[in-house]
Amino acid sequence: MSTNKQTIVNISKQKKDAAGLKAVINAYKHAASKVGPIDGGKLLIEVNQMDGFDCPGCAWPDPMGKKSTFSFCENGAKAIADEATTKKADAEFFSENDIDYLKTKSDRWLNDQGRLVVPLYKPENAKNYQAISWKDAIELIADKLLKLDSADQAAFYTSGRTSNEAAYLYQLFIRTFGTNNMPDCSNMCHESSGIGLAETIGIGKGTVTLDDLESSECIFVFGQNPGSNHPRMLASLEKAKRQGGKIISVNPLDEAGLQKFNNPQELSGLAGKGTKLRDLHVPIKINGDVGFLIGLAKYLIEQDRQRKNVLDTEFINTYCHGFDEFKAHIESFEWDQITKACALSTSQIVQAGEYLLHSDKTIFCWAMGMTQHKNAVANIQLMANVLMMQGNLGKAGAGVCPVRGHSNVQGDRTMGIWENAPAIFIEGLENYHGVQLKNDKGVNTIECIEQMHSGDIRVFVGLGGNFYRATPDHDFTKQALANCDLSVQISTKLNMSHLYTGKEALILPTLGRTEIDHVNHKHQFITVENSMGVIQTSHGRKPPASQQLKSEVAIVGELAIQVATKHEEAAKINWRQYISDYAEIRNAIAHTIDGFDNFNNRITSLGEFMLPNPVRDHLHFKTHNGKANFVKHNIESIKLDKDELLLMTIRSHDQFNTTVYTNHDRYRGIKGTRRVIFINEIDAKNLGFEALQKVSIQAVSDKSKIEQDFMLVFYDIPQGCIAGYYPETNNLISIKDFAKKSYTPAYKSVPVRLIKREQS
Ligand SMILES: Nc1nc2c(c(=O)[nH]1)N[C@H]1C(S)=C(S)[C@@H](COP(=O)(O)OP(=O)(O)OC[C@H]3O[C@@H](n4cnc5c(=O)[nH]c(N)nc54)[C@H](O)[C@@H]3O)O[C@H]1N2
Ligand SMILES: Nc1nc2c(c(=O)[nH]1)N[C@H]1C(S)=C(S)[C@@H](COP(=O)(O)OP(=O)(O)OC[C@H]3O[C@@H](n4cnc5c(=O)[nH]c(N)nc54)[C@H](O)[C@@H]3O)O[C@H]1N2
Ligand SMILES: [Mo]
Repeated sequence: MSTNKQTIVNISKQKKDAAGLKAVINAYKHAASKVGPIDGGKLLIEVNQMDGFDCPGCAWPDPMGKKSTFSFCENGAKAIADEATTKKADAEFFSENDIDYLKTKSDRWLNDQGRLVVPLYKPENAKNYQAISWKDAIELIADKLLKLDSADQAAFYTSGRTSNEAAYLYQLFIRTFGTNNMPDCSNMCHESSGIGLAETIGIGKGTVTLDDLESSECIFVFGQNPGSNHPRMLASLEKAKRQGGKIISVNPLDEAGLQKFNNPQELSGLAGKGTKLRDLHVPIKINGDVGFLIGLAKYLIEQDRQRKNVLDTEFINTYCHGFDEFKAHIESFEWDQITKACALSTSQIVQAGEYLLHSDKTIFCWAMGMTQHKNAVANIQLMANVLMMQGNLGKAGAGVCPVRGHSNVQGDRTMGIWENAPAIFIEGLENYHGVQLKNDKGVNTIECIEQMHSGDIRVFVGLGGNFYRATPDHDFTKQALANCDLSVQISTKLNMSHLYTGKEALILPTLGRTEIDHVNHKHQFITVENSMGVIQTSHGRKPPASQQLKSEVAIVGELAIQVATKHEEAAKINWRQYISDYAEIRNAIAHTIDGFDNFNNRITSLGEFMLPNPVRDHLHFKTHNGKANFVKHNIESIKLDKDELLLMTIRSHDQFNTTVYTNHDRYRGIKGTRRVIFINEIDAKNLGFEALQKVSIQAVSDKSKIEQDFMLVFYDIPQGCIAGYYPETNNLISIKDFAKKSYTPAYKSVPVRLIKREQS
């Protein structure tokens, strides 16, 4: 252990297990510090209960119909406590603290100032935000929108906490206003999964249920850290394991959560006598997955020749297209090429391949380690293809499982938050609502930044999120936003997107998931869709942080009403009816979106239901040829010079995206700082660095981009690879480095150099 006393930084060894009593204590500490000792305890109990609110943490599902009394999750608790905080950033706070001063503060400090409680306005050239009435704020936005030469000069961002009801109303308003410019957080997240899967299996979502996962014989977890980011997934992996399932982790880091899980719902878990989870850890190098997957496919083909019946020929012949060409393509790779691409030995690939051979039902789970690379779509398609080789689709215990991020990011897309929605979806809206809509493609997140930068987009509205800080290339994005005439953020907490704004700026404070939403003498509930296509209700329980807060539905609806006073198309819709009872929105959803028939009745009587999934339910592939497609991909390794390293930008245990709760990362042994770079000791020594060396990081794409004041931590990570935290490293990522087809920024493969700094 080494301690730097001045800054109370403490670096110790990586942990080998996750959760347990420590997680329970930590969760309670967070809740108690933000909402008080008694309310903190009560809040934790309400999380994820049938008539409570859906946890705003992640999108991992709860078991249908059989929720335990206390679905405990440390990081869910942190997310809830953070929203339920009793601290408030009020008008006085903003008159005392000017924007330039706030810019000197960290993400953590900004979030710690508490809930946003009044609408705020920053006039052009003003130094401070000032309070504004809701009426004036809404009129100002409508006025700016209506003065644009074209609706395409506006862009409307969505983050993934937005409810189905708010998302549906928002996209309906945006489309009737006349644009499809709907960038969203999904563009930075699982877009590569959506695009990759749609081409191969005809659906942009996963195909497994929780029961499938828990009864699977073999689960590969690619590029995911569930111990921190989907803690409740560990309980499902534990169940699979107890039924004899095997777990393989494919990751440059041997994450603690996948090593051993101390289930906090069980006494043995609380006592630290948990379940060993992974049977095999595959220490792949960053961006080596295409090579590894080609290796798995090659091994299956070779073994099929020897042992027979390794491949599911009947499945391939009946449901798939392109296998012969795919097979020839895979066979054309030499083992040398493959092992070099992933920095694994043939025997390591064979070991992983053996698990596939011995399983009749295999699931591949994945998250950002697979989607945030230039060749991310290839990663996704190869995962689907390897599963297809053994017929692992449309049967119990098998399938693809992209593990979603934000709690309703999947629902938002189902509701039409999509810059490139299919024509049939738009026609459905037109027919039901009696409006005429455009069905061209709008901008995604990267295109939105570029068009704001060039001046083509002049008004930016963000429904949730932290657009400036979550996107790559802060210098470029900052300028892009500054070029806008107006930027609007509909938010719960203060973040950097409130500081790096358009010429004029508005902050509209909104209700969070945990809060009671009272409209027309009725408590309104909302619905969300989890990572496995289950629609569930969420009821706010706490009194709102301020009487001035409006719900997202109300804000969107009131803006639509104001725009409709001078906009022919928007005037055709009865917005008031929708905001006075959310059941009316659900009724519209039932008439326009597949799988939502009888929505209100089903959701009120059952509390939850599962959306149809053509692949899982009927092996029906809605691709251009009606088949599951094999796709050929080549190995495209990132070329690095001798002194260059590949940086992956990852989450710590104590953050939710750009919201930083503390500067600790317990499982990785980091206390008191986020300015660390995890590096292989051999690489460090070769570059002439020592442990805890102070370094700066320089982007290879642009030498002028240097992030200072990082400390090297020796870690078990493949050579050539380093890791650092997001969002502190985002400026190093070029706006031009994104995935082919999906435009997802290459956040996980950033070529950089480390520069030595004098020890202070
Ligand atoms: N507590 C908490 N929960 C969250 C979030 C949060 O910030 N905090 N964020 C939410 C959101 S929006 C999302 S999208 C998810 C994110 O969930 P994750 O995807 O688990 O999050 P990351 O920290 O980005 O972790 C990526 C993992 O991929 C690995 N990896 C990186 N590069 C590669 C590679 O090239 N190949 C392979 N095989 N692995 C690689 C990293 O080592 C790391 O373990 O979590 C959601 N849940
Ligand atoms: N370098 C790097 N960058 C990344 C990633 C990475 O792995 N590495 N991951 C990417 C991924 S996967 C994602 S999803 C994006 C996340 O991008 P975003 O979704 O834009 O960012 P968040 O940090 O989740 O947004 C936090 C803010 O949302 C607001 N908020 C919270 N709850 C609510 C609510 O209920 N309603 C409203 N209206 N506002 C609310 C609060 O004001 C809070 O400050 O970041 C991406 N950026
Ligand atoms: Mo995400």
